[in-house]
Amino acid sequence: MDKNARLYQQMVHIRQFESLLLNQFSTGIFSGTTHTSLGQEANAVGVLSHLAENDVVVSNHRCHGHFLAYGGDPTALYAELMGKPGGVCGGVGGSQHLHWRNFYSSGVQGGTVAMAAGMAMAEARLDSGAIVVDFLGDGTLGEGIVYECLNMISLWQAPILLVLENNHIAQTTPAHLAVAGSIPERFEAFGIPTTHIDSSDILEILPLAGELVHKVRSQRTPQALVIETARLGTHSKGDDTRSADALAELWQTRDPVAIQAARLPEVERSAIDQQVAAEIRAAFDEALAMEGGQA
Ligand SMILES: Cc1ncc(C[n+]2csc(CCOP(=O)(O)OP(=O)(O)O)c2C)c(N)n1
Ligand SMILES: [Mg+2]
Repeated sequence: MDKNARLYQQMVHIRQFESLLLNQFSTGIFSGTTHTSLGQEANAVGVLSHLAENDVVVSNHRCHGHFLAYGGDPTALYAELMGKPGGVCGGVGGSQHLHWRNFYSSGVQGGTVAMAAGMAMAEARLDSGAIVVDFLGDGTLGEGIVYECLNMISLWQAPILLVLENNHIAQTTPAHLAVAGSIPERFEAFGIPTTHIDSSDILEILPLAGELVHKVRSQRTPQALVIETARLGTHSKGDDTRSADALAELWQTRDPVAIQAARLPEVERSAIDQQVAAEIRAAFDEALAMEGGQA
């Protein structure tokens, strides 16, 4: 499989996981809530493709795509969402609170940046060579703890890549009503070098993220990457106040899966779709058959 096909497959893997999850949520087999990463798959794959074995990932409430791109098992994630003992965290973490190997997520907005800052300082002190990648959203920029952490990250030169996924919305609040000024300048104000990209194209995000991961790793200093992206799904399971026209426009122009699909021959694309669909369905069925949980 060539590079374009592999990147497509990795994004479709996330897309199909999330689509099946949303489709099945109303049946009552999942516990708690969920936030899917539809539209943001290129960020997860583009950034996390560059990780080394002992690097650390800290994610937020919208973490499934990051978890899967990190190499997380879809069966264990479905089981986690079903509250089953066979889940990633024994069924007690749910959608937002995952821990597997060096992957951590938390639904406490802003608290994740403190976790990530502390972990990056620990890696620096241990001289482990590992870096931390921390994902956060535009709506999290209203949390004061973020700025305390940016200050410490910069002062202490923590080896961390902060990835701000600006999908221009927080739940139902458009970013322009909640975030004043320039997002990149917020990081730059603390002396953290910041790169800004407006793209849903994996072939643009992947190399840029690669350069930044390399810089953090080799220079042992922080970097920020602000990605203008699009949330193609609802905030959670059904809450979205954006107009149908606005959403249709986003699907037309900002769908990373469609952008990458256009680069593949139809036969190859369709074969990947079918193979991934079968894998995801098998993962779901396997989780459903496990003991315990809501089912
Ligand atoms: C401290 C805290 N306050 C409020 C919430 C409820 N909440 C969950 S997601 C969310 C919006 C997050 O927006 P953003 O950071 O832009 O991420 P996105 O959902 O767009 O990926 C809110 C307010 C929370 N999880 N944590
Ligand atoms: Mg947002």
